[in-house]
Amino acid sequence: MAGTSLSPVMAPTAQAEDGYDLWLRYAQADAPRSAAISAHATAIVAPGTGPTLTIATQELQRAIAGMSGTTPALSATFQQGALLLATPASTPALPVTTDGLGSEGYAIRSTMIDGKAVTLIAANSDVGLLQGTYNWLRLAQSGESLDNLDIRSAPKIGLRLLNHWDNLNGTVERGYAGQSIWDWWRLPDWKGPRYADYARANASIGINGTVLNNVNAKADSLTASYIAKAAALADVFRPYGIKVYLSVKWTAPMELDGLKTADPLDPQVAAWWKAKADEIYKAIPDFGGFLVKANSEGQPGPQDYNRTHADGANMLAAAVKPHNGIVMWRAFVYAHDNPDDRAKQAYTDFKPLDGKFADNVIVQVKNGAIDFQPREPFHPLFGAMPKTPLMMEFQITKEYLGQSTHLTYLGPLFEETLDADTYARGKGSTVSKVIDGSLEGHKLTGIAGVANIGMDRDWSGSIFNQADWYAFGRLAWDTSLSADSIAKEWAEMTFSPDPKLVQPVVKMMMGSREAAVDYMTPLGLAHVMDTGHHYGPGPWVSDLARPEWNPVYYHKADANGIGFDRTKSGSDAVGQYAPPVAKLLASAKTTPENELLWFHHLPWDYRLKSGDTLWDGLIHHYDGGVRYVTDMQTTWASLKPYVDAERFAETEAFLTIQHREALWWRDASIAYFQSVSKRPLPAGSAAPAHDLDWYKALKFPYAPGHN
Ligand code: GCW
Repeated sequence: MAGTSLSPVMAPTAQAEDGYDLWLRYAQADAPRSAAISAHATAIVAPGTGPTLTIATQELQRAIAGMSGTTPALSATFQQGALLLATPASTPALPVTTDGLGSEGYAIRSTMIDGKAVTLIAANSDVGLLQGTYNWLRLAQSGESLDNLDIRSAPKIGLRLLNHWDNLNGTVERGYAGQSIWDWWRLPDWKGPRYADYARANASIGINGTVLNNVNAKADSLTASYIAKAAALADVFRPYGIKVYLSVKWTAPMELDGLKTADPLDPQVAAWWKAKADEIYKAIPDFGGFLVKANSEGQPGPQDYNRTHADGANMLAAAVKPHNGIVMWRAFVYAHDNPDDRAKQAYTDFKPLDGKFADNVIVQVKNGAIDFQPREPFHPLFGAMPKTPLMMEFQITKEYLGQSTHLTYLGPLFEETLDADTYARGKGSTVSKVIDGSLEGHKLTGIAGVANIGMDRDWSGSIFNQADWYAFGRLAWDTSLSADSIAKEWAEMTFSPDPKLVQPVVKMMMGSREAAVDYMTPLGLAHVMDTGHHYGPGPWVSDLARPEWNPVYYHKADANGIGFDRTKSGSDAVGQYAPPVAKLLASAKTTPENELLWFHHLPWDYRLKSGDTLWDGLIHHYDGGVRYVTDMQTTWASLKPYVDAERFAETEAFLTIQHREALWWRDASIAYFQSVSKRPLPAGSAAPAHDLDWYKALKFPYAPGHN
């Protein structure tokens, strides 16, 4: 393909576009862009040949060759148009300061050195240079100007991690992209090429750590043999600036070495964890630390011994402290014997522990108080624990948002939560400021995304799901980016910078999550998915052992109305928010309508802002969600000339599935709610295709992702 001036979308592809290359495709650019890239990369000057720099320079050579057809040479001397990678150590008189860039940030500047115009990428470390390299390549790929660059970028959040819910047997809990990419069985001897490709993709979006195993952990991952396997992965990831972490099972000391207890205050238990930490650090000197799910959904934990989450976290923290390790303690807890509103339980458990955690503990909080629903209000713990570092947990894998096939771009969901105002210290106390530490002056900061990665060739189960991984990384690096700008650069890199393709793609992506909210859980409804696999609707389910396992618990629909009263007259979950937020949420009239039924139980005749009754409005939202999917199908069909055949066909087929399932969601939900409300459908809304029993009879025993 080299040297052709065909437009990139029309150029024949050398290999099948199966999505393996993600956003790092480096396809042949059109003539002007190709020329610009060549002119700004006539040679590469790098300060050494260490493993990280080698990754950076090889990435540049591969990318520039792919986009422009010419491979720049590595050179020791500057020449006009060179790309220069430099640190203060390599080049003492750098024309740009690296102060404030930390150990991962970088500056990119178009400048003159020795009378030659060059592009300088400067950083304090090789990892920073790698990050700068990826930024420059992002500009080159997305067709941005490479002239007059003056960029400085450093992450505000320290830990930017993926959480893999990958099991040792190769399955992935809530995974919809095939088996786990960790070949535990053949590790550590066989380190397949996919591991480096994984690290490269993550490094390209600024992710700097990965928790390898499921939070529903097996003790086995702490045995010597599994530590060696994790160490092999850590060796692959290290030059990319990525650290390895492990989820641990609370009762590991009992299961692996026969201790009589896992009581965190028992000296033998503490000694066991200390020895285990020492053993891990011997194999993995830069091991990141532990992630813990305790006393949640049947997992053991310190509360089994009448100790608190802080007692448990601090004991583990002491074990990793001598090695600079950290403990990420999850706040996703709700107890089988607690009758209180499930949405309140994490706050109730953790808020009193504020200030009681060791300084190398960070509490990991899901974006919302229930469980990764299509829409949730921000978790009330954000802003409520000023003395404790809190990290965000998002779910990139789409357990509740259409799993692998629905096109539901998560950028807007991430952005909505990060921008939410907790009012913890007055207006402007956004969730972003809580997790980047700036609100309360915390140094330990983090954000995690539950990975959507598996063995599928395209990594994420669909081309468009790759955008969710991409958006997570980009926002973790810089929470001030917009979902819209991220979608744009992703589309430019993943397909081509042609605006005729990019504009419609970004438009359909940007509304797609709201469409899923509309056809699944409009107006603040939540958790009406069918049991276990969470695939498809099950708002009628009411026969499970625990009340909070049943969708009817969440929507509380009856002949009079629908919604969960979380105001003072109900569970008072509203009282867990800062007073200005609580005040707004106390009344249906001042509650954002997209969270209405999360906080209020309202009569079917309640008037929405549109003038619709609640009943009619609900139906209109279902209709609107389905219509959006139809529109995406039309848009996508019109893009056929701009997309390669493989990726076009996959997306077309997946949109067909999505349309069928959006309709199923709409029809099943309406059939059920109508059986309760006994109201006629508003004019223009079609009756469900089948009766309620038909929807209830659908069973999916082999739906993926469910253990
Ligand atoms: O989202 C729910 C999932 C469980 C998951 C749990 C958790 C790993 O349905 O599969 O378990 O949350 O976050 O711990």
